[in-house]
Parts: sequence; structure tokens; C-alpha cells
Amino acid sequence: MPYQVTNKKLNEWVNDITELCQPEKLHWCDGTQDEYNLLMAQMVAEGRAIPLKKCPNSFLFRSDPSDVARVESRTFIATKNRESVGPTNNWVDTDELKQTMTALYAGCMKGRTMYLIPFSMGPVGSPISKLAVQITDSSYVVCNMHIMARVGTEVVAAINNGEDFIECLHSVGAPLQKGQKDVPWPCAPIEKKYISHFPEENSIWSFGSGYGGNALLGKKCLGLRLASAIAKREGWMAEHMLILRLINPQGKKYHVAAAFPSACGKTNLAMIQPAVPGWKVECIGDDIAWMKVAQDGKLHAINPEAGFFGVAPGTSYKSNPVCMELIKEGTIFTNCALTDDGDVWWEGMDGEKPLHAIDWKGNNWNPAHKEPAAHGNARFTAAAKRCPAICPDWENPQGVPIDIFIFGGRRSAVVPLVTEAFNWDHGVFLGATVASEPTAAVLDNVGIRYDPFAILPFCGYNMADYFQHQFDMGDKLKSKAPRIFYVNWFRKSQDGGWLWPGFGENIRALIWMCERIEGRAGAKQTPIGYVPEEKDLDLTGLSITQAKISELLSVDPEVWKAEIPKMEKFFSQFGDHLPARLRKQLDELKSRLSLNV
Ligand code: OXD
Ligand code: MN
Repeated sequence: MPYQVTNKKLNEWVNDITELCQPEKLHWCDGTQDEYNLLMAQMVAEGRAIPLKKCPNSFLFRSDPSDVARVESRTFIATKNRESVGPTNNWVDTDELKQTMTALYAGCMKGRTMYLIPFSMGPVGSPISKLAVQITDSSYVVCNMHIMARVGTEVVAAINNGEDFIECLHSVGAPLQKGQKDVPWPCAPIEKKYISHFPEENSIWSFGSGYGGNALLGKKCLGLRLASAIAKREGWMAEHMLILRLINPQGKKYHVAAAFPSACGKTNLAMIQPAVPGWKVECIGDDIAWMKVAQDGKLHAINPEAGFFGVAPGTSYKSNPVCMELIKEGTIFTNCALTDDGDVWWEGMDGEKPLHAIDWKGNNWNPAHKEPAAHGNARFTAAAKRCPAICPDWENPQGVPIDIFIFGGRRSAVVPLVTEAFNWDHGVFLGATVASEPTAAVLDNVGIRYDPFAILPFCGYNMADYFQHQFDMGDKLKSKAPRIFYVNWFRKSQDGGWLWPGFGENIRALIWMCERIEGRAGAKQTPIGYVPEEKDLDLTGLSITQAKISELLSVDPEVWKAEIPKMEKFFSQFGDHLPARLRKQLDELKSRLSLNV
């Protein structure tokens, strides 16, 4: 053991879990590079990891084809009472779920090592951070957690000092009998997978999956589902938001937190290289923001994570050059394709397709294959501190003061490039009606999925109470509250082409937001909020036709009227639980659109 553990609660929990899961060995993690190197070397020797000749200190893993993504249908929130988790979560009674899962955990680590990972979400010692310990039987998970969280002796020292910690229990659910040969990616069948949260006692039990958010428990499980429930109780915010710092040509700093549903470009915006000279962006986080009201009355945000667990397909020098530089070395790749010269490849990368590769399932692949070479949810895991655009304040324990909230989704029609909310309550309505299309190929507005605040799959309590919490935070922050905007980079013209070039040009919408704060930029009042006119945006150096810009910024009340029944249907599932203030916002939108309330 690399350190003494004197915390009684931790020792008792570890003893109980050891007795239940019956591992062959125990390994207390110290978070050092030596530990990482040792575990990686073991996984290479076992044939689980492939060292990449072209990327120094980088490794490729291939998961079991049945274990490739978060499984929302197997994700549960257990409480005493169903109403507390609401209609958008899978509810199970706490005692019942514990009984089911205890039976699964019995002997589940036979023949395996049980790792104990003490970790901190956020800088150790920050008033916004939380400590936790993850138990796992996967060395792949340990190495990923080294990158994604702050792991090590500092955390143990704080726990020994009596600081509380969150218990996170994980097993891949694949015990080994004596003499049984292991597989490269052990996991359990889908019906035995459980990603369970116990917000009433702040614990997480995950069983059967080794992939991503199912297994790296700091991320969605603690970082969002548990943290959102704790934040509601304690009066702060845990959001599915990137955090960035924008610096204008005069050196003035603005801090932005932005929520988009998964696969709508959060990582790209977090690392944006502005196309407008003089403006600079620094990255603080790409997925989660924890925010508390600080002494100055403003909302201060930290990124609780220490790394990026990003979607690889679509990442390129065109979409995200900063990220491409970041993942050139020291990266764990999962379910990407392997090229003949020892590099990784995925669909949407710059340049030609390789003539031959090994696909994510380990089979020969060439461009004639119908199936993609990399899985659609292939990932990279890379340390934030190595990001070329990382903000010098990204680990500031006080966080950064947030000036701007942005919401957005992928909509090929209806929604203009950028809209400003009339006020906080209207901004909550904009957040509550975030919607996205499943694919960019859809031209009309059918098939949209509501994902309020982009947190629907990650909210650990009743979404209707979450909406109320947003109003309560506005009441607390008053004039110090962030200004709220809504963006849509994905609007298309009638002929199906993109109206907006996106990527580095998205800075122009962000510049308008800063100029609105300064009272320097104009806007026209529309039924859905304030929308810039062409003259209000800085479009210098951008070649875009006048027709495209006016279509991009247009708000058609008739088209918006057709949105109302969809919103009403979405809200109706919350019944009487829906806050009256949200209902009022919908009624006000209807009357602005000249609809009967
Ligand atoms: C993620 C997600 O993995 O949102 O970040 O799905
Ligand atoms: Mn996410």
C-alpha cells in the first residue's frame, strides 16, 4: 500500500466490498506516472492495448462490440419515491435495486485485481470540488481515471483528515474461474448491466460495462447525475456545459459556459480558434461545469474533470486543430481504426482515407467497406493540462466568473444563428426547450428530440424540479446572473446547403454576445428573443452572401407556431410538477406569436 488509510468509513467500505466481490488482489492507486506505465505495460503484454508507433505514449483499445456507449436503458436512479426522479429517468426502489445488484456483485471480482482509486473532482481544496473513491476491477478504467480526474495521495490525505467522499463502486461483471483465460475486454451482457445512482445517500453502483460514462464514474455518474442532485439540495449548479474564456482585442476577459446535447460540437467550441483577428479563446473544460455563487455575487465555475473524453469521428484539423495537436501523444484511443503505419484513423479525419486499416472490431478494412472503420462513438482520452489552448486559470480553485450562458442544438431549420433571451426567466425557457435533430441529413424539423439544458440523460432528479432550481438560481443571482443566449450553427438553406460556415467563424456569434453585454451591439426584438441584424454582427473577412445571412437570422412566426404543440407535448409529461413560471413563459411566447393562450 503506497499510503496509510486511517479513515474509518473508507476502510470499512473497502472491507465490505472485498468480502462481497472476492477479488484475488487489492491495489491502492497512487496516481503516479509509474503506476500508469506499469498498468499499460501489463495491458500491452495481455494483448488488451496496442502501443501506437506513430503517437508517442499512446495506446489503442478495442472494446467488446456489445459494450460501446452509455446505456440509457440500463441507467437507474434509485430513491424511496418515484416522483423524486420524474418521468425522464428510470426509477427503481433503493432496497430492491440494492438487493438485485448485491447478488450480481457477489464473487464478481474472482480472479481479478480490485483497484481503489481515490480521486478529486476539481482541484483538491477548492470550495467547489468533491472527493470520491472508485473501486473497479478494470485496469483500463484506472488508466483513464488517471487522465480524467485528479488521482492520488493528496486525496487520501484529505479523506484521512475527515473530508467526506463519495463511494463509487464499479465492476465489469466478469469473474474468472481458476485457469479461465481472460478476454481483451471483459463485460457482462446487456440485461446484467446496471448504471445505478443513489442520490439519497450519494453513492454510485455500476456493473457490467467497461466503457466510457458507464465505467469512468467521475464523469456522467458523479459529475452530473449525483452532482446535479447535490447541487439542487445545496443551492449550486452542476451542468452539462463547456467552459471557455474569451479575450477581446483590448484584453478584456469574458467567461462562457455552454450546453449543447452530445455530438453537437461542445469540444470543438471549447477549443475554438477564432477566425476574427485580435480575439483569443482559452479552454477551461469541454463537458461539465460546477458553479457556485461566490463572494462577489457572481456564478463561479470550475471544470471538475482533468481530461477530455472526446468523440473521435469528425475530429480533424478543420473542425478542431487544437484537439488534433493535443491527441498527437499521451492519449488513450478506444474503438478507433489502426493504420498500417501504426497510427489511429477515423471517419471525418483530414486527408484521404487509408487504403487499408484494421477496423475497431480488429478486422481488415478498406474504403470499399460499407461499415465505418472506427465506431461512431470511438473516443480519445487526453489530459487537459496538455491542451495547447488551456487557460492559465483552468485549475483556479475559486473558478472563473461566468458572464454568458449559451444553449443550443442541431436544427436544420426554424432556429436562427443566435438569439438573446429577454431576461433570466426567458433564458430558462430557452434552456428548457433545447432540441436537436438526430442527424444532419434531416432537412425539415421533424424528429427533433428535446434535451432541456442538454442534461436530460444526466439529471439525477425530477427535471421539473431542475427547471425550478434554474429559476431559484436566477432569483439568487439577480443582476449578477449570466446573460443567456441560444445558438444554432446548423441551419440549412432550402437547397440543403449549410447557411453558416461554423468552426472558427462561430466566434462572430460570441463577439456579438460580448458586445451586447457592453451595450455596443444592436438587435431586433422578435417573438423568440433579441436577434442580431446583419449590421449588428462583425462579418469582416467572411465571404457570405446577403441572402444567406438574412435567411440565417430570419425568424418566421408561422414556422414558430408549429413548434408550440411540440413544446406543449414535451412539457405535459411533467403534469402539475412543471413550474408555473415555465408555463408562463410558454404562454408569453404564444401571445407574442399571436396565438391564443
Ligand atoms: C459525453 C456525452 O460522453 O455527452 O460527453 O455523451
Ligand atoms: Mn457530454
